[in-house]
Order: sequence, then C-alpha cells, then structure tokens
Amino acid sequence: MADNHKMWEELGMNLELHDQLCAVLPQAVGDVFLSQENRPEGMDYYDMVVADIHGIRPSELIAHQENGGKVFGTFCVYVPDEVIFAADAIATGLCGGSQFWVPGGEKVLPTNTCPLIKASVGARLDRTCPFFRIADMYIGETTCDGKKKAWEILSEDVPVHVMDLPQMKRVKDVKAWAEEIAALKDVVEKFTGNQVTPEKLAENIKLINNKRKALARLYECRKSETVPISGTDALVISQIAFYDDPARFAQMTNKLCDELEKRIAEGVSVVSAGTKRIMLTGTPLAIPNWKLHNIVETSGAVVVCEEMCTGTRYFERYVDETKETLEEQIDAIAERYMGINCACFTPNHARIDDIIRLAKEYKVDGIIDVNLKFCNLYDTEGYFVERALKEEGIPVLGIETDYTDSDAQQLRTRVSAFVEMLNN
Ligand code: BJ8
Repeated sequence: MADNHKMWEELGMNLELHDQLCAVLPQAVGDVFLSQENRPEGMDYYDMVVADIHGIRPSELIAHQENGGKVFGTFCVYVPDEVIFAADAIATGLCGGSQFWVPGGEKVLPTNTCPLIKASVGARLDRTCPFFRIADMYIGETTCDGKKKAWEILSEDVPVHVMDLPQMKRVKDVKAWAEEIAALKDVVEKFTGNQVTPEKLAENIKLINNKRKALARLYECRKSETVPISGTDALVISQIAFYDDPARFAQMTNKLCDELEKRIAEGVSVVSAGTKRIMLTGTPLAIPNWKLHNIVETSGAVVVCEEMCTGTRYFERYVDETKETLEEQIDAIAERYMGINCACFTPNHARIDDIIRLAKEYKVDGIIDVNLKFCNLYDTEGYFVERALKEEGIPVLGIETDYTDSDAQQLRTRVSAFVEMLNN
C-alpha cells in the first residue's frame, strides 16, 4: 500500500489522530471480512478498496481537482448524484460510520444526537478523514432536525448548500423537489463553471442507473435459496457504492455477479442449508459500521437483505432515461427520488409495504429493526414496522445501538436468542 502521509498532510489533516484510526482498521477488516470462509473471489476488489480506504479514492479525487474539477460531498440518498456528475464534478458520500469520529462531533453537538451526525461533524472538525477534507462543497438536506443544525455548524468551515426536502409526498411536493433539483443544478453549474446540458444529464442518468442496476443484480443473487455471498460482504459493497467511481463500481459489481450467478447455478453457498435468513431494516449503516452484520452472521444466521439507505433504498427504481429536455429530465429525477421511503416523511406507509414485500422476495425468516441511538424518526416509525410485521406473522427483533462496542455482548445475546427462536 502506498504511503499516503504526504497527501494527508497536504490536505491539512491531523496526522497524529488519523494514524490512530489507520492503526485499528486492518485488524477490524481482518476480524470482520477476511475471517469469513468461502468468500467469492470478486471480493478482492472491495477488500483492496477498504484496505486503502483513505488512499486510493482520495488520490483519484485530488487528481480530478488538479484537472480543474470539483468534488461535492453528500450525506443522503435523496441528493441526486446525476446532476453533480453532469457538471463534470464528482459526488462522494460523506456519512461517518465510526465511533472514532464521534467525540469530535460531541464537542459541538448535544450528546443525544445520532452517532451518524456526530461522526460526520467530528470527521470534518477533527480533520481525520480525507474525504471530508477534499470535498469542495457539501450538499446537505432538510431530512432530520439533527442534520439541519449540523449543516449550520459545518457551513462555518466549508461551503454547504442545503436542499429543502419536502416531508410529504403530494403532487406539489414532488414538484417542489424538482425545483430544488433545478436549484442544485444552478449551484453546481456556478461552482464548477460547467453547464449541465440535456446531453450531459442524459449520459449521467444512465451512469447512475447502471450503478443501481449492478446493485440490483447483486441483491437479486441474495434472493436465492443458495446464499452465494455473506450479508457482511454485500453490506461493504453497498457502502463502497457511495464513494467509488460509478462506472468502475458497476463494472466490478457486475463481474462479481457473474461469479455469484455461477455459484447459484452450482449450488455453492456461504452457509449451510437451513441457515435462517435475516433482513435488517432501519437507519443506514455508514462505512465502517459492520457491527450488526458481523454479530448476526457469527450467531448462526445470514443477512440476505437490508431495507436501508445502505441497501434497497439506494438502488431500487431507476430514473426514466427517455426524457430529452432538462425540465423533463429533472422531473423524472424528482419522481424517482421521491419514491424513496425515509422516516422523515409523513405518512410513510410505503416503507411498511416495502418491508413486507422485501421480506417475501428475499424469503426471510426474521427481521431485525435497527435504530441508531437518538434517531427519533426511525425509532418512532418502528412502532408501525413492528406492528405490521407481527400482523404478517414475520418475527421481528427491535434493536437500538450506536457505534461503540460497549453493547456488543448484549446484542449478541439478544440476536442469538432471536436466531434460536427462529430455529425452533
Ligand atoms: S433518506 S435515512 S440517508 S435522511 S441522520 S435520519 S439516522 S437522526 S441518515 Fe438518512 Fe437520507 Fe433518510 Fe436515508 Fe436518523 Fe441520524 Fe437523522 Fe439519519
């Protein structure tokens, strides 16, 4: 692996603190990923990306900037990457998924803020993540209260544009979101100096759809009775999708899917027949949050689906590729994105319908409803989720957790008991 210290220094990072993070990563990757048996060969690519997570992609982003390009950091799956790429810029996901960054966030945020927000703010203010240093502008959104206030804090340190996401899904709300996307286009054009033409937008709608299609193909493989890939491996692929080069990501994921489809045809499974199939639903699992997947899959079950933003909410449904004018294209983008079902919307019945549909499609035996501590939205919506699942006769376990390891043992006990109950 290349020595990236010079690059990190030039990014103004806190090298001493960052070295502490780098020191623990190899062990975590080894424990969580490399210890798994019978992994697909195609995981080599993602292993390499994770092993040099703060080296490979950051240096590509810097090379893009040296060629005059801009980089935009995003925090939510409602922000349309298509528009950013259409201005010859790069969008990269910035959500923080490590406890390492949380204390930095707690210096400026109330402790009872969700760890995803605290980690994201901490990664920027403590200068311990190259992606947060590289992004020229952050694109925030008005999803939850914690994020809204976090943008104000971050905007004192870095340019931030906030998209006003409606919280209902009436016709006028979809229209309002289309207007916000058009406003984003203007901001991105001004910031990059590049025009978003209908041709450019059409090209990039396809680019991002192709990434979605590759992920959909991966998830299709996970529906099989033969389980060709662990949930932990599938999760890291979803997480990498947020910041990898979209075309290369689609290519590598399609290559992996060739192997997975072959495995299915030959009956090669990563688990023994009868292993209970679990779906996770709830708040996103930002990289490197692999805690729950690891616990589930070392407790005798396998994760086959995530109804999460690091899961089906990210890739299901495509933007209509047939539109020709900018206005029509933006409407089509708004239509697709407003089909995502985040708990920040009211009402959000479609998410409950999705969970039940996915439970059937992925033939799950049980569901774990995961809530990141202090996420009031998903916690409250858990009432409807768990009630609907009970009505459907699908076993459900509700869990609240954060990024620390302090509850790992307790979670393991609860998950093991849940799996045992499914086995009986
Ligand atoms: S579309 S889930 S990525 S907002 S930050 S809401 S966990 S308290 S991340 Fe999200 Fe977009 Fe919705 Fe998905 Fe709760 Fe934390 Fe808020 Fe969070």
